[in-house]
Amino acid sequence: EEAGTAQSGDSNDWNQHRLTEDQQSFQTLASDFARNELIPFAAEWDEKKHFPVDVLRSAANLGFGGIFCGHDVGGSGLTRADGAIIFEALAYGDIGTTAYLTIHNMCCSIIDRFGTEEQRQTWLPGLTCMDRLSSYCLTEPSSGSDAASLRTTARRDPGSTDYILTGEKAFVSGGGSSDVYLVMARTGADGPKGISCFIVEKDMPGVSFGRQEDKMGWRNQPTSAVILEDVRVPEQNRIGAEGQGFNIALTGLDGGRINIGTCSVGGAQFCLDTAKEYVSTRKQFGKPILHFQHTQFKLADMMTSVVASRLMVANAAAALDAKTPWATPSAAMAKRFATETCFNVCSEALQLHGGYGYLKDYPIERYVRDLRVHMILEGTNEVMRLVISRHMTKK
Ligand code: FAD
Ligand code: 2MC
Repeated sequence: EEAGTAQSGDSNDWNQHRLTEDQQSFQTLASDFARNELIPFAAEWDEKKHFPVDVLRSAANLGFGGIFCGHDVGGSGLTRADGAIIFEALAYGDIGTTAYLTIHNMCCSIIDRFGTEEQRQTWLPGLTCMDRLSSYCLTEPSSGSDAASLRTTARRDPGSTDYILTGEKAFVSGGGSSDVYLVMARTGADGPKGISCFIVEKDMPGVSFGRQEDKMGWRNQPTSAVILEDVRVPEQNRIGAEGQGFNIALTGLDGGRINIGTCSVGGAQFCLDTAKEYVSTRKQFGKPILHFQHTQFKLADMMTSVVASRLMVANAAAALDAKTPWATPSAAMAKRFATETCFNVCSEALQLHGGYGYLKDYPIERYVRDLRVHMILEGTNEVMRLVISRHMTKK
């Protein structure tokens, strides 16, 4: 049998008692999409570094381009809990495509939540249908974890109400392909309170892109620097008030971190299902390796890890939906726990495949490569620990 065709099967059914009927239908919709539109092509996209924009647009046709946005701008008006179910089912089929989709959704939800009515109507209809793609630009070459030290400037043009943006953003997912960039830039003093959020368009004079980064994973989506050289941006492209940018950026990341955890859960479930199939058929010492109790216990531990991660993510999504004061540390805990635990599950699935797991003929090595970066981006797992411990010790 061709590698990579395992379905989520009965293991995913264990989740059903928690889901509403609506959630079960989103899950089916997303699972079918993953099976038909992602799984058969994901290895080739990874190999050829192909960014499947047409497939993203098909996902948007199902309502996955603006999951958290209002219906009036083409969004689906769903909750974080709903989003987690959709993204997990999609990530089961392909991490890179789904992870980009989560970032696009983060940008859309920022505009939906913090934009004026005019800004919502101007930008969101084109984004939610994914006619236009969006990217999130916080990181710079000299400010990664210490994001509030960013140096890109947005100065008022003395002769008008426009801003002039200058600086360089690093590691931008979708860089060069996206049409709309949410850029955090400094309008005031040093530190988090001097930052504002702007919409920069790809074709504005002074916008250019660095080379496409050659990455270990997430190879089917582009990553590049975004270079801003005296880019004139009208005042109506500023999202929120001056000085609110860092707060906007971090609010977006609370949801983003849940999404990244979710992508890890989907990937781990895929690797577990694939490994379960493999050990049932691969024979050594005269019997399927599944018949060794070590293998059975390994599968049991992997399943427990996936379920625990899924529940951590669901808990954080519920906290964010309920707007509790614990939403931020809950998202950080879910991201830290799910990305580490699920990476280990994928690595164990590779181990269960023996040497074959290391070959590109099988899908597992790709999931291992793709999941590795989830412990780094949208805030490293060390930063997640910092966020959690600060909340624990806050007076
Ligand atoms: P650094 O901050 O230099 O960290 C290096 C190491 O030091 C890490 O292990 C870190 O955890 C540790 N460290 C730092 N500070 C502390 C501390 N206080 N205590 C303990 N340890 C610490 N950014 C965007 O804005 N938009 C994107 O779309 C985007 N996409 C990305 C896609 C990919 C594939 C990658 C790899 C990155 C992407 N990023 C993006 C950037 C990503 O968010 C940063 O790489 C990440 O936040 C870490 O920053 P850094 O790489 O500068 O590492
Ligand atoms: N929600 C809303 N606002 C927040 C917030 C949150 N979760 N966290 C911080 N803020 C705001 C808030 O206004 C706060 O002020 P106050 O405390 O008065 O309310 C202000 O920011 C300053 O916060 P801190 O004092 O905590 O700021 P500090 O500079 O010490 O550290 C830290 C913040 C380390 C948590 C932050 O810089 C961080 O998360 N770093 C990691 C950066 C990151 O996640 N990058 C991801 C890039 S995107 C990506 O990788 C993709 C793939 C898309």
